[in-house]
This record gives sequence, structure tokens and C-alpha cells, in this order.
Amino acid sequence: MKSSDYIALDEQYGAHNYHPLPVVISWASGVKVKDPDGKEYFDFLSAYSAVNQGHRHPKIIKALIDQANVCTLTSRAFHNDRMGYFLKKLCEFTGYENALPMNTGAEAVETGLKAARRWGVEVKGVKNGNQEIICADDNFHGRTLAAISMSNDPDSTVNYGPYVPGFVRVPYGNADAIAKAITPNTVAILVEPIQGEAGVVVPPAGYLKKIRELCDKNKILFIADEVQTGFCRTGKRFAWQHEGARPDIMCLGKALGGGVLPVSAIVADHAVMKVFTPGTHGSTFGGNPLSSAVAVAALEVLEDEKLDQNAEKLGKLFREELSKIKCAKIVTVRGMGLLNAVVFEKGFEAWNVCLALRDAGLLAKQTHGNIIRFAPPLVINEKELRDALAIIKSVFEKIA
Ligand code: IF1
Repeated sequence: MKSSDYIALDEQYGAHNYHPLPVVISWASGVKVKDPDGKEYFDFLSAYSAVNQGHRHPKIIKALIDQANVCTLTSRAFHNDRMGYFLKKLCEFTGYENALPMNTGAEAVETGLKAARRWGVEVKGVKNGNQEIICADDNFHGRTLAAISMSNDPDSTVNYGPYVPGFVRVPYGNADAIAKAITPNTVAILVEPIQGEAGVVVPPAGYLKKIRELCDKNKILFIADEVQTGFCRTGKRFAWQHEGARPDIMCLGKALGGGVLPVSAIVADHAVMKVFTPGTHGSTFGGNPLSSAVAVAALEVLEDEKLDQNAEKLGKLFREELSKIKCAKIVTVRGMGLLNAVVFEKGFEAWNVCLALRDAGLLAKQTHGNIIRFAPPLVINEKELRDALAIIKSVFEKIA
């Protein structure tokens, strides 16, 4: 079959809830992917940061296969002999006392919201039903009803009402706006440390620190959605570490599954996690032995290969070199570590640029029409990055 045949199958049998770049991937390894014709591409999306460890990392694939040969799924009705190691490893990696495993990022966010609402009643003393959670304009926290109820993106929210109440939205990057929105019923403030889908929006320095201070002063939980920014993507293990503003709850996903399986979790200290009691939250697949084995390997790879340091070092080089490219339509280059974006003029349609990048051998996707996100697997080396930059330069310099 040709690429166009695979695309036709998707079109005929799938729901049309995506508009993918016309390219079919049938093989992947490290920072490279191939289409059915054997054409090779740099993957500069990394499945939205789920493939930080690179495609099919041998250590992660070995963990997957070894565990698949022994035991894959038990549910939480019984204990299994893998989950405990996973939770211990995740707590050590993150520096938190407890972890609660789920599957997708949206579920991790739901879990964080539920923890905060319950903490609000049982620890803070808010009346059940009155809990308020402050979130930010242009956030992206997933596709569930609670997540889209926080969203102001018409694509995410279109005709999906009624929306979940209890959210108060304020401009991103403005701590004073948060301070004004706090009431006695505020139980949590939820933000992405860098807004991914919004176009890799880095908040002003000190923003997270101010949120931490507001939370301490007003007995409010700081929830960081690190689903996309976590696990070394921004040059630190977690993006909050750039400011030392430790959240009370971290929502984690994507790269926790090592690019292999959906694995997510929240981490928190006991003072918060204790609100969960038997029967009050859960998941059939969360903490399953296969995911647990994969996640341990995924964390070990991040650690062993010091991918935080690689992201920090190569991220700097990437932005430096991008900034040198001569293209009148580029307004700015921004990001942290290897989570970066090139912003073109308002109204510029970057779709055709992504097609040209594809033809030149590099896959990336635009967001909001005029922004292209560049986020290669963190295992990329300097030579590969320079080769990729040469492709990007050749395409950008042709933009009229
Ligand atoms: C899609 C976007 C990225 C996330 C943050 C939670 C979740 C996500 C900060 C939910 C997920 C994904 C969803 C995916 C595309 C991708 C995305 F463009 F849609 F916004 F990365 F920027 N918190 N982001 O970024 O995690 O439930 O999907 O595992 O196609 O919807 P999930």
C-alpha cells in the first residue's frame, strides 16, 4: 500500500477529529521516522513530548517485552509486583512522597482536580459544591469535560455544554490577576509552567514563584500541569524547577510512558494524597504491571542519559541558530530546553511551511496557524540537531 491508501482508510473509517499533516509513519527509531516508501524524516514533534526518550529506546522496549512475557494486567483489585517499584521510582525522581497512577494526561489532570476539590473540603473547610479552581486563559489540559470546561479555545469547547462549573479563568502570566480572583472558596490554582498548545508561551520570570507565594498565603494548592513540560523537556526534570516553585500537585503523562504506552500520574505529598480513600477514585489500567515496567525504564533512561542536561544545552544552540535564519515573516523564536516555537506574523499560514519541511525531511506541526512547534526527542545529538537546522534554514529562507 502507498501512503495515500493509508490516508484514505483513515478518512473513510475514522471520525474526522484531526487534520494531520499528509505523511504516514510506518517505522521509527531514535530521532528518525520513515514513511512506507522508505523516505526518512527527523521527528520534531515527538508525539507532543511523549517520545522524549526517542522512538523505541532499546532499554524501554526490553522492559516492555520482558514484562509482556510475564504479566500484563491485574486491575487494582489485586496487588501486582511491578506497581510498587514504579511508584517508588516516580517519587524518587520527582521528590514527592506519594504517586497515584492513571493512563492519560487528561486523567492525571482530572485526578489533580479531584484531589484539590476534596482537600478543599476536608482540609481547608470549604463547603462541598463551593470549591473554586483558578486556571489560565489559553490553557490546554486535555479533552475531558472538566478539562474543556477550563478552556477558552472554541475548537475544544464547541457545543459540548453544559460545562463543569467551579473554574475561574484569568490571563496567563499575570500573578496579580490570580491574586484578584482568589476567594475563601479557592482550593487550587492550576497552570502549565509553559503553555504548550497555546504556542510554547513562556510566562514572565517569577510567575510561578508568585503563584507559590499566593498559595502559601491563602491556603491554596498549586497544581502544575507538567504533562507536556515534564520529564526533562525544558532543560530541567520539571519546568517548575527553573524557579524553585514546588507545586503541591504535579500532573504527569506523555513521556512517563517512554513513547510506548499511555502512563500518567499525579504526585503529591501525603498531606494532600491522603484525601483519597478506598473506592473514591481509580482506573482499570492505572498502575498495571506492563505500564509500570515501561515507566520505570522510561525514568531510568531520562536519568542515565542526563536528558535534562542535553535538552538545556542543545535547546540554547537551537534557539541561537534559529534566530540567525533570515526570514522576514518570523516575529520571534521562543522556548526553553527543547520545547521551542517559531512565531510567524499574525495571519501567516504555516501549514505550507510544514509541508515544505516534510518534503525536505523534517516533521513539525503548526499551532494556531502561524506558530510552528519544534520539539525533537531529547536523545538528539549535536550533529543531528545541526542537520535538522540546515533543513529548517533551507525551507525558512525560501519563504517569500
Ligand atoms: C491531542 C495539543 C499538545 C497537554 C497538557 C494535558 C494533556 C495535554 C499540558 C492531556 C495533551 C496533547 C493532546 C493531543 C495533542 C497534544 C497537544 F496540541 F493538543 F495541545 F501537546 F500541545 N496537559 N496534549 O499538552 O494529555 O490526555 O492527551 O494524554 O491530539 O489532543 P492526554
